[in-house]
Formats: sequence, C-alpha cells, structure tokens
Amino acid sequence: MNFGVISIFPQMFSALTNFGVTGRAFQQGLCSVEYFNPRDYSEDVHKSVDDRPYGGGPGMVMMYEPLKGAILAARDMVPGPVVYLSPQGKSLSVERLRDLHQQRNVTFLCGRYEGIDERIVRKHVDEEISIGDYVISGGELAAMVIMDALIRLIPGALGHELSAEEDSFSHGLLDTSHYTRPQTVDGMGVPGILLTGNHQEISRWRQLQSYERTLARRPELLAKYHDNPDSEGN
Ligand code: 4G3
Repeated sequence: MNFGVISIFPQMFSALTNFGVTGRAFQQGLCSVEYFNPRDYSEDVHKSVDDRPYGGGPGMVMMYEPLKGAILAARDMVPGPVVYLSPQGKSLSVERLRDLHQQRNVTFLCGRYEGIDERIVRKHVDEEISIGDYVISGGELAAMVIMDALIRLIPGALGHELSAEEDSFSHGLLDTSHYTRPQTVDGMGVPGILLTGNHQEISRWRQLQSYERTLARRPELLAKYHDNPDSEGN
C-alpha cells in the first residue's frame, strides 16, 4: 500500500514509520509513504501557508494555493483518493477501513490551525473522515491512526497472521481478555480453563467471554453481530 501525506509537519510520521509493527511494515516494503509539504508550494516570500479567516474570528485558516499545489503533486505520485481528516468528516468505521484497504494508493490531507479553505474540500478532496468527536491540534495524528489500522490489514504485516482476525471488532465483538506469566500476581490467578490445554474448550470460553463483555460494555455492537456473526462485524 502506498500512502501520500500532505502535511507541514512530515517529521511527525516517524512515530509511525520507525517503530513496532508499522515500522517493520515500512522496512519490509509492505507499504511506503511520500510526503508533500504545502510550504513547498507557497508563492510568497515568507512561504505562508495560513491566513486570517474571512468573517473574522480567532485562529488561522490554511490557504487554498499551497494546498492545491501539494494535492496536485500528490495525485501525480499517489494515484488514489485524497482523504481529508477533520472533525466534520464521516465517522471512521471498520467497513470504511476495509474500503480504504482495497485501494493501492491513498493520500491523507492533514490540516492545522482552525482548518482549511473550504474550496479545497469542494474541488480537491474525495472523502472527509473523522476519527471521533473530539478536536486535536492537527490532522497528522488522525492520519496516523488510520494508516496504522490499514497497515494491520496488510497480509504479512502482523507477525502472526491470525492476529488480525482475532483483533477486537474483526468479528464484530470486543476481544477476549489476555493473561501471561506469572500465574499468580498480587493474589490474582488466571481463569482455570486457560490452563487445561483443551484448545476447543478454550476457544469456546473465549468466544463466550468476548460476547459477554460486548454485551456489558458495547451492547450496540451486538445488533450488527446478530445480523451476521460470520460477516466480520461492520
Ligand atoms: C480540520 C481531525 C482539521 C478542521 C483533525 C481541525 C480532529 C480530527 C483540524 C479542524 C483534527 C478528527 C485538525 N481534529 N476528529 N484537527 O478526526 O477544526
């Protein structure tokens, strides 16, 4: 999978490209990323990328022309949809992630300040996505959340291929609980079934526990699950 990233802070993405499961995926060539900095497409001597909002109010707005230049350059090198991360976007869901995963190329447009000139969204953005109902200081962390989730879906990116299938939500239910050594900590043991070595019974227990904690914590997920328990949720 090839990612494009449009950002004035491309260095932030080293958190994704240099560490852990995602870092390994980049190292192995399972995915790649190209950066496009709006500042490189700024016309004026100060390399401005933001200006004051029409109508007044606090903060600044990212300017049309530098963003347009960066997006057109990205479209040349990364011929897939341009996704803008903003609190005004449609909520990210597991089915939306699977749709994006079908693309070989995806570019993420990361805004700063109070947002970007709306005419960029109108003319140059294919999809506006939100990672949740809260505001963060820039689209970069939101883009990294989606990129990380997408990388986990790439065959070979996780050490153990069954890991992705056993993740929370992959079947529409929350994940089961996990335990490791030592067997007793601060007087707390491990559910006995996990020590029996009976893998068929362990599997049944985990499924039941998964179902019960979904019922307790996220009952709204069960409606979808009941529609089709084998459909991987949605
Ligand atoms: C655009 C995305 C971008 C407008 C970005 C703020 C939250 C999300 C930004 C704006 C963001 C999200 C940058 N904050 N919920 N901050 O996906 O007001």
